[in-house]
Amino acid sequence: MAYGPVAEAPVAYGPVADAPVAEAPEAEAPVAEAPVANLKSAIVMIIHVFARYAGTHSSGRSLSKEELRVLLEKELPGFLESGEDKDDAMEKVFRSLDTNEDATVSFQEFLLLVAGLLAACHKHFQEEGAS
Ligand SMILES: [Ca+2]
Repeated sequence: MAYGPVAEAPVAYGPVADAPVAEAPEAEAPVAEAPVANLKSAIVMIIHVFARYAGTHSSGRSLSKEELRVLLEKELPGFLESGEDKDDAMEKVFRSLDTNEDATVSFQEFLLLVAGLLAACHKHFQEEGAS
């Protein structure tokens, strides 16, 4: 699948950053209010995160194992440190994502990680909300 030069894609950003911040009345501070959600900006951010790490050492269209490791360490601190050996954990994550076994993680394959994390976080928030 051909991905264009992601980093230079002319993505039209909405005025996300300039969204007016509501002046919060102190008495009615909402409990654990989520930041202003915008799916488009979340998608753009995911594309940009991928592009930032893909291409440090390789073609820019996919993540080498080293690029994936740096991405995980910087963007998801602690992700690789859940009990087992960090190198083993990294190896497992890489192998589970590299479904076509070409020794790189494409954007499509990276989305497996993103989708998995999204599902896990969603479940976590639901359980938190239920208690
Ligand atoms: Ca692959």
